[in-house]
Amino acid sequence: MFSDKDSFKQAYLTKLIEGDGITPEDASLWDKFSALVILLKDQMSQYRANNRNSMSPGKQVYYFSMEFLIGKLLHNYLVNFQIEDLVREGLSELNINLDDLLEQEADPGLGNGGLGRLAACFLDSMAFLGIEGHGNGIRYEYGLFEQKIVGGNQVEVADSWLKNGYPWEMRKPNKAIIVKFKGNIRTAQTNGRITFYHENYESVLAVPYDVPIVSYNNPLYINNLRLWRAETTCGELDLACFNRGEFNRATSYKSEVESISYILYPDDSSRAGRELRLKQEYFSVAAGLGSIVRSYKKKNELGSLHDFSRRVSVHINDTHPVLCIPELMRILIDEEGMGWDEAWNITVNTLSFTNHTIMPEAMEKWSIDLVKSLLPRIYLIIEEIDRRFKEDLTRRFLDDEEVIRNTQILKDGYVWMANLAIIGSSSVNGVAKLHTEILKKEVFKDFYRIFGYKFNNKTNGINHRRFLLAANPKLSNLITEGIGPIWKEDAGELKKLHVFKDDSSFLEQLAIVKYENKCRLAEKVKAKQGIILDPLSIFDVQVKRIHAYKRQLLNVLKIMHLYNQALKDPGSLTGSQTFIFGGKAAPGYHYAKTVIKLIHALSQKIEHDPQVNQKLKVVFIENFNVTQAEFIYPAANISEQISTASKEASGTGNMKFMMNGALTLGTLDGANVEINDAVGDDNSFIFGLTAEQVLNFNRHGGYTPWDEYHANSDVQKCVDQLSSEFFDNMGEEFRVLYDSLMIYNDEFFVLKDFCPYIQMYEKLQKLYLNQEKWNRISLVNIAESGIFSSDRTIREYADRIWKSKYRTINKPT
Ligand code: DL6
Repeated sequence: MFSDKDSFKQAYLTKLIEGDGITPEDASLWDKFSALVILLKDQMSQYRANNRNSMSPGKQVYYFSMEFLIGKLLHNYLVNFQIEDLVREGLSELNINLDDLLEQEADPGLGNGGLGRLAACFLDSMAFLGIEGHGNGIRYEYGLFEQKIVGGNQVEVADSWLKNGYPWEMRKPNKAIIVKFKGNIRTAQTNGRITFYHENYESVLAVPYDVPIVSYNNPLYINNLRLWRAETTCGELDLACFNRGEFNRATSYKSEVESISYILYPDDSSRAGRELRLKQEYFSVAAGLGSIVRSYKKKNELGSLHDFSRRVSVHINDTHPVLCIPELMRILIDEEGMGWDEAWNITVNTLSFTNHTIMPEAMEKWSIDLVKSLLPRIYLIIEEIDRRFKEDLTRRFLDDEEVIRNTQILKDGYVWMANLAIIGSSSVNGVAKLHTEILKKEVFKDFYRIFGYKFNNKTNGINHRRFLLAANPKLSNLITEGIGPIWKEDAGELKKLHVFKDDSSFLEQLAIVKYENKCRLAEKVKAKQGIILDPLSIFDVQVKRIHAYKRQLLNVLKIMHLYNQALKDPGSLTGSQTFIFGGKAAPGYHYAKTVIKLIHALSQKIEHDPQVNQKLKVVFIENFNVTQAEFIYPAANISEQISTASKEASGTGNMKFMMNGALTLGTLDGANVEINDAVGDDNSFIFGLTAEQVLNFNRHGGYTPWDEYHANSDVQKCVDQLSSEFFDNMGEEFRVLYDSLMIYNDEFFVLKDFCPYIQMYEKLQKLYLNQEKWNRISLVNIAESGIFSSDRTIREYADRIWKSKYRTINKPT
């Protein structure tokens, strides 16, 4: 990259001056930030050009996802190129503070949570492992909303991350693709074969914007995240219409088309909203596959697609991109003239599918009417896939109507997207061992009987270079001093940290790092929200989307219980404790928004009570996103992973906390099970019902929360406080939470798990008094976290699913 500081400074100044003819003195922070990004991008282009010939043409992997939560890139890229110190010093000599520039970068909120962040971690690991793996998604003009808290209420503000431009992206208008919607299908017989003609359609231009994905210490591979923007095919505006004075009409068509790439997850409670979502899904799929096929044909002299599945893998991240299946069939049959059977073979062997949830409300289905009218040719293909599958199944499962019904794609007026995904891809995986077992035994049990060979598990992982190396430099340095630098490339090396288990000086340093990270978070929170955190208190953290199954309510009830205890017996609190929450509630999800309100009400109640406010504190960190997360994980002592067992497919926050030395307080759900297996019962703090017990209760209609309520006066007190004067006239507002527990049968077993949760929390409180023991457990967690690197996960995808090669890491012997 840059051989030394002076060559960097020279190149940077040239870029700054080229940019707008400005000198460092006149340039704004934004100018300085953009100049640095553009300089790095130029260097990457040079790398690409120089290395093009030395790269062996491997299998191309495309990761299709509606979400990519990539976070800020600049800092990570400086770390990946290993030039952070050189750049920092060089800039400092120009009186520029690198941290000020890092602040300038937008954090693109192109996702909701775990699923989108996983996609971003996978892109990083693919680049690191030398896999030609690219992302395919939508360049939403507005990402997930920015969360503001006003009077304890969540207020959603549009996230205009593009307002200043996004210097990492590269618009490629010459690579645009036309996507067709609506219209009608005419058929004609030619040479005994039916040909399909799509007529009277509306076309939309999909224009790609590429964002480079840079790997750590592997500059040979710079992959792309390709994000598509919707534009009109007929220029910016209907000029004739505009000249007639019909200004609104002239621009309305343009707005209608562009709305396809306007926002992530438009509200789908109206037909128009549902149509827009389906349009988005087809838009990104058709644009992505169109461009893959075009570049494939360009590279392969024969121009035929017969070998396509041997050279290309397309991975479907949950069901949103499942239209890949009929779209690839359409391309192969209608555009390439293949017969159905060959096209089907290629399609199934090209595609693979990951399921990320068992929550029934997240299982996508689209009304047949909508699919038919918006995507007429695609609908015909789905119908034919369904017909053939059913015909085949009827032969094999003659008398099992249940199996046939459960696995149909078209039923009850809907297209069932998960069924289409399983039938049309070669691999179906869950994201943690427990989750995969639940898919096989419960959710997709009929499919598992038919296609047992397709099912496999790929436990999620996280990019340890982003969430440890870059986000926690102090811990990284300590680790490197202890075991050398190889762990940055091979997270399995972290196991070597076990040698320090009884080294009190190392454990002491670990504690100092944690304390400093708590101070760093406290400074951030003070600067942003004016709230003072005490870094000497335990930081007990639950950050994730707000959802009933994630049970933030259980955590709140725990704090209410501690508060009640402290009033009864001031000696009951062993030390001071800070409970940190963060996360967004879906805008239409009243329950989740009420939980946020409750957290604030409790925070205020405690803050204003001098009997407890020196010992307890509740804080809600506004607008939890990737950037905030990178400060929060390193500062946590306790990682709250308390979802109802069986409901959290995997979780990845649990891994990020663990890797940064937090102790897991959790249920045996998702990847918590594997964290517990890795560190052992003495080093993780597990409580509550198992998945099997939850599923068993559910098979028999749930349980009776009133029994828990009557059996335990502590439970009773907290539950009653929810709907009483305890929260100063807010009881009515919190009634929805009370009702969820007592009237609607406590679907997520909050009261059932309350007592075991409190007991385990109290155990942790006591343990914290023994700092040496605590630090040892923290060390064991870091040492065992290597298996949760997404490098491991991607190797498994490459071996078993994509059959693609990757590089091995050379370790000194
Ligand atoms: O696999 C990534 C992530 C898991 O870690 C979470 O446990 C799971 O809740 C999340 N699933 C979704 C569901 N989205 N859809 N559809 O976000 O995936």
